[in-house]
Amino acid sequence: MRGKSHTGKTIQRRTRCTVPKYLLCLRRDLKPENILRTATGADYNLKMIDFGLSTVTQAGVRETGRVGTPYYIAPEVLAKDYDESCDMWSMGVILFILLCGYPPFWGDVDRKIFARIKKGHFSMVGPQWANVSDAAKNLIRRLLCPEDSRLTVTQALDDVWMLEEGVVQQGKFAAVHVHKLRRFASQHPLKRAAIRLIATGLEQNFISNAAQVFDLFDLNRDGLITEADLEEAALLSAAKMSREEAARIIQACLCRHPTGLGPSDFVPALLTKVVYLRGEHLLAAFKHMNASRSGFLTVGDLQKWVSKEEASRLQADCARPHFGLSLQEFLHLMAGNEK
Ligand SMILES: [Ca+2]
Repeated sequence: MRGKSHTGKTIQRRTRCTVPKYLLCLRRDLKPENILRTATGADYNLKMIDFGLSTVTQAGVRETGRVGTPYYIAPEVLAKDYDESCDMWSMGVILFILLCGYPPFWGDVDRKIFARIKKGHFSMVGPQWANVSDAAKNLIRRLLCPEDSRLTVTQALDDVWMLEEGVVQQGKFAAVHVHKLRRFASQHPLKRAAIRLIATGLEQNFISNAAQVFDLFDLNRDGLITEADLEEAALLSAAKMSREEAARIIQACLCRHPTGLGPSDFVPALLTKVVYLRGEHLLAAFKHMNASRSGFLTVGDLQKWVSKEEASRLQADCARPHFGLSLQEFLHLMAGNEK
């Protein structure tokens, strides 16, 4: 299972790569925590670990031990009568979690999780599913279903979403957000600072898909979007991004962590103009930045948000440099395109 930087790497392809070579035994404890990446860069291997609950199985032999991790256990394992098909259920759970960020069957105690698994009811509606294709949802339905209709490993690998659809959908999704990051990074530093300020005051519903987008970029799930992650996401969108450009984008997002973007660093870049150009948001940002309370953004005000040199340039370009940036000039800058 080798990740190559010149191919479009996706959750789907990784799932595809992960399954076949490791289901030679009855795995019984498939879960993301047991799948490790060997390197943080674009070139890496995936390895499955912890075979403590696995057992070698024979065709036609049913197992009776009730083992596994609650979220991922198949209903027939709970009933203590199962075969290798239980691992395909777990793959369905993993796929579900990778696509939306939460498990299909949940509860605050195992008893409640098991009750939901036995019922087999799960939902794929809500903002997290807005950009997930019907093909992906169909595959999940064909994995999280009764044993007699559940896909085998071979059938799952031949599924249309595994072969093509997933790559296309994921690529489109990545393309949109790579474009947003590039656009954000190319904005004037003061505009980025104002957008950042506006983002901090927004309700969560303005940025409802932020977690999904973050997960798209944070492919190794370490909670940070690094230069390598950005390069890789750009490849998903069939575009190229140099390490230098990735570094510029991370710098432009003003991350708090030295090696990458955290979830909150990432949100401002996702905001659309429709949101940040609202009058009340712009006025609130101007007022907040206008610490001098002069009605103009003075050099002193500006230096809290942009570099000293940039503050001086802004002042020099003002209609009335002695006063500083007027509200009108600020609004003009915010409405403008890339600097
Ligand atoms: Ca990462």
